[in-house]
Amino acid sequence: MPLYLGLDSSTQSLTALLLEVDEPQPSAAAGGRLPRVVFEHSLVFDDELAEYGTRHGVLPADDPAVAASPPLMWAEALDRMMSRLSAADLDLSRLAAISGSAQQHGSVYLSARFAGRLAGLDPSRPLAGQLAGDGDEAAGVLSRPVAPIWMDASTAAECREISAALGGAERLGQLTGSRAFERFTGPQIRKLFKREPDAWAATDRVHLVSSFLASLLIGAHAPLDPGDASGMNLMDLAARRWLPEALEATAPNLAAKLPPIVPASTPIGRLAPYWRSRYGLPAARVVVWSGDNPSSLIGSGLVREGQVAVSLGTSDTVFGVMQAPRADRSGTGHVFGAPTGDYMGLTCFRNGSLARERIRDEHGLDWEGFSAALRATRPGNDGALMLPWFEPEITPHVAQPGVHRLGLARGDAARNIRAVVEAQMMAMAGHSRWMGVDFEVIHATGGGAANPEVLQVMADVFAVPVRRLQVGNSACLGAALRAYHADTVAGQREVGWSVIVRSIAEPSGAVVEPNSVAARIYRELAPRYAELERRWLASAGARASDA
Ligand code: XUL
Repeated sequence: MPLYLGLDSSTQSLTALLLEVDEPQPSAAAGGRLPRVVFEHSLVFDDELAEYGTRHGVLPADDPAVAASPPLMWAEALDRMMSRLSAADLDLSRLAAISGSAQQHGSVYLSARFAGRLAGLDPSRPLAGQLAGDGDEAAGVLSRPVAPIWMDASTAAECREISAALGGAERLGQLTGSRAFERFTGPQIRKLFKREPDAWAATDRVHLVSSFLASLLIGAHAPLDPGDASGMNLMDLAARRWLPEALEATAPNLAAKLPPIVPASTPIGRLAPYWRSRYGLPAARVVVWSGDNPSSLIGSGLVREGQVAVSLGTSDTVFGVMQAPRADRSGTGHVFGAPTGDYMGLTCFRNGSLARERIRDEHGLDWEGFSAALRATRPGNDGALMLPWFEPEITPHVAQPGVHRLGLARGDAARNIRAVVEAQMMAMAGHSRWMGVDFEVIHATGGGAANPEVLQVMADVFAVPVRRLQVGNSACLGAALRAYHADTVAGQREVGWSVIVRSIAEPSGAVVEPNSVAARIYRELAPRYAELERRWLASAGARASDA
């Protein structure tokens, strides 16, 4: 029985999930055992790697628009995770394949020393120190010590420049799947090239978080998959290869500094000798990594149009399979490549779990108190509304953070809590219409989906049933399932995606049905919320904050 390892490097933690799968594919009816999770472990960066000085996985910065993390922290987390995996009571000689998922858009800048260093790693010593040059900064492999991540909003000027060079936002959106977004890698690369020319000149390769970590596993430069490459404003979405005019608009000589793009499910190498000697692991296949959202698509069991998922994590996202790449004319959504070879539509909201936590903490509550507040208040919150932009927002675009309340006293804990959750759900419903997909059912995932009261608001606002996934970390499960799929295909065996996701990635447990009275209230409230959003964005007051 082979084992498949999924890793997920998210903003705040690294998670590993090991899946045991019967061979050949079992049929439940014939008594075969279904795939099962035999190991799951998370390592929280702030707690376990506190010496890197991050808060929620991000380095403190004076400018709220700037967000970066230390790539060496991610490397050290990988080293520790492999150590824990090898110490667990598991027969890892059965480890057949590994794949991974990582926060999207973040970029790691590497010098020409990187490839040689990977090839010569000493298995008796920790990874991060060797990458850092063992204390000699000049011998380190990073050409820039920090990696800008998806929470960064500091590249408005670069977005304008790239967009103009490509003939405007709409054309850029048609070609790459998204208009220019501050957090996308192209604008981030352009910022480095313009503002830190020396660091750019010293950069031999730009990796995404996904391909950086995959490179560490195989001991050589790893390629990208179309799912993660489509979060860069640099890939021709239809052709799934770099778009020369976008590269030119971004930085000189960029083509030579980017990894190649290979189809999803491509095996890219074997686990490097460093990991085999250091932890006694086998030469498992390593499968190209992807972004957390494409991985979540699989981990949420979404393999056909009409099924959508809402992920309540550090960022909240709404996503679903799209057969054809319909770009969002309103400019808020993205179309990415999907691991199945189709496309996926996605809208991302930065004020996700951190906004829920901010309001919870402001009122000195725990999650149980948060749920009690939702139970104690009525759907529609008696007309009270909140624009919950604690941090700069991605959807809709809000550069200057600000929390705006309408008919709501700041000290009213219960109604503030309901207002945040209702605002998030109404924003998600309104800003995902562009996908042109009829929502039949929502698969809910992410840490926030553990809260049944939050799921009830979701069901009522979207007016469809909500089902919670069995495995909380759908991105990590998706990575393990992608490893399973690629390994099966590489072994010359046919397997469809619906078989891969069957049972394990599908929702289980109670369905949260929409309440018809509440759904009617939200049908009336949602246009008022959208209008408030529009007015606030248009008004000069949009820059002010009462937070
Ligand atoms: C998607 C996005 C986030 C990150 C971090 O476009 O920016 O969802 O992938 O999770």
